[in-house]
Amino acid sequence: MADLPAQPYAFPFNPAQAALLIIDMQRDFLEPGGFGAALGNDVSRLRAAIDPTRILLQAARNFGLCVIHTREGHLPDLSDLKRAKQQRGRFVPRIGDAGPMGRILIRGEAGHAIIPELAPLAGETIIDKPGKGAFYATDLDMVLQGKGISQLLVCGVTTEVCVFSTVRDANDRGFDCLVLRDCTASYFPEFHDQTLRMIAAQDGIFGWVGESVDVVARMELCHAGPARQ
Ligand code: TIU
Repeated sequence: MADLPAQPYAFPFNPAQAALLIIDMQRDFLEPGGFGAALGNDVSRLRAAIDPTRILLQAARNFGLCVIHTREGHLPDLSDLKRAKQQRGRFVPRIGDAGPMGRILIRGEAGHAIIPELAPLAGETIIDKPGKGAFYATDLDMVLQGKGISQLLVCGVTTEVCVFSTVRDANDRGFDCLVLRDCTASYFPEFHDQTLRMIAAQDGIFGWVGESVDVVARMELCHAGPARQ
């Protein structure tokens, strides 16, 4: 398949070796009363990424592209929550405390769920992660290797935190990342812009930055995608 328009230059999209990686599109970050709000953020700022990601996810499913979702969160007994993460900052409530969507950032609670617009389908891989980067203390690298994936189309929140941590790590692990500008978002628009600039700077020091419309158009052009899930 031909290259996709991207910064700093065209991305050599190879769908048979690509996965759509949707990072932490959880109620805890996008809805009031969750972890993002507990940190003092205006969570409505992230919602612009929902619709483009929903359209891209649908196109990926129609095409047969590998889809992987991640969720940040912790075990109910907090045994996988480092003291430094639990105690960081001066805001309350904190991770594990009760909130309107259940205990904040705890696996199985309502707030930990992926937002309904992007809910995973049966058969799609979900990676539960205790850190910011999606490779830290998870099976993600093994799963990607097992599926023969070498390219990641990256969506999710927040751009400068979990998305960038994951992209930096993916770059060191040998993956080519195309980060979708309209399918990522931050509580701080200037951080979103600068993070994407950093990824594409120095002729793609961490990877590429593109727009979902180009990926969708490319997948729609091709009727018979590779059968994989
Ligand atoms: N606070 C913030 O911007 N993000 C996080 O804590 N986690 C993710 O980015 N997923």
